[in-house]
Amino acid sequence: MRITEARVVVTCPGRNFVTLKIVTEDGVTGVGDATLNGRELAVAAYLDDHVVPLLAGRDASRIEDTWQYLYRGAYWRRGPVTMTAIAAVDTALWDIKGKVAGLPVYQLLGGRSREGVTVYGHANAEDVDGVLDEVAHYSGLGYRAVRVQTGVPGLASTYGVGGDRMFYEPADAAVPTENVWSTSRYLQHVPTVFRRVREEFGPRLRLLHDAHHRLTPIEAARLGSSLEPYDLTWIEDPVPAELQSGYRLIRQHTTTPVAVGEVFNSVWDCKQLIEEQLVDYIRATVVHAGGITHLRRIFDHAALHDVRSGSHGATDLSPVCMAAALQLDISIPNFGLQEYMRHTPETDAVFPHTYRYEGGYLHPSQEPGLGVDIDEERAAAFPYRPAQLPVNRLEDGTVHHW
Ligand code: EZ4
Ligand code: CO
Repeated sequence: MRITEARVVVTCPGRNFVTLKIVTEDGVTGVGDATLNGRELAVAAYLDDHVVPLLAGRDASRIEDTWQYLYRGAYWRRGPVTMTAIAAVDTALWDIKGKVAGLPVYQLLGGRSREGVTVYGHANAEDVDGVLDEVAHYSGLGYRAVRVQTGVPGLASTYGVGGDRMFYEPADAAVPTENVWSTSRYLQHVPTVFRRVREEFGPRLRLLHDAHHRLTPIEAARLGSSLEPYDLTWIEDPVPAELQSGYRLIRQHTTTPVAVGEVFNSVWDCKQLIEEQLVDYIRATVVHAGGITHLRRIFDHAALHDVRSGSHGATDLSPVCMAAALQLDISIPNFGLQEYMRHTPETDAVFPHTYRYEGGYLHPSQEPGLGVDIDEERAAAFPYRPAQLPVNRLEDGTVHHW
């Protein structure tokens, strides 16, 4: 079954998405997410200029071989642009394989390991009272796990807060907006937030927090130990991801679990973290970590070391990525949690899908393949709009991690 065509579709139904659609000689189509937030056109060009010309005539059934061909064959390995482009091809080929087999992709991955995929939502607000309302909102929707972020007193704006509550979107301007950051204000404030949330919601609701790479290892260790009384499921991205040995220091000081990986592209980014059991959850995703083929390799490696999955699922990962992530989530033995931020109605209309949310769980599509598509006519009505992620500065103006 030969590939006859591959198309790259860039669309902006509220935010930018890049999607690859592969068509076979039998007219079977497959889709793959290729969205890299703030750098969308780099992946679109990588695909259009360097990958699409290699796809026509290839056997669509050879997923592994195509992955190796694009990864090893390019000589230049890894990196977010390359791995996102490879992911798009890989995801689309799994979609095609499922459709040809007449099975949802999770059946090809070994079948169900659980009844549903536990998800967490985002409760965010300027202050503690506001965030308590948001947590109540998610709890009312049946969520069993909620990520909690608030503004920090004395700082004008903070990552994870602001904009539309249900559809939070950080890439908000063509030239990045700038936030101001103070680690000491932050470290003093966060425990007071979680004390209030636990008081209000009791011990059962799972609580998470994202530090967004902003701390040094010893600062992260202090945050983890100050949050121990509130029994968090995880602190996310406590220190910059490239500082792998920094996680050793965090581990020596706190039993608060740690999750990392939304900016990881390959197993090589997390090998040490997994093998030394320095983290509890790996948050790599289908779209940024080489597709279903490579992400499954990462999760299998993690399973050997009692590390669970906790995949990134923010709004900049399209419904195509979510549909694919759910196929993995339901099948792997070491699933942990899936982030779920909900897309806007405009995005959902451009990407019709049959995965569904119910009572704290997402359920993958039962249709052959991934159970998601792109409506190219609708997509064409939403042209690309430049939008970048914000930049973060310390109070003295120094550029800091975002
Ligand atoms: O900053 O998806 O856990 N989720 C996050 C997200 C990321 C964005 C980056 O594009 O940290 O909000
Ligand atoms: Co994050």
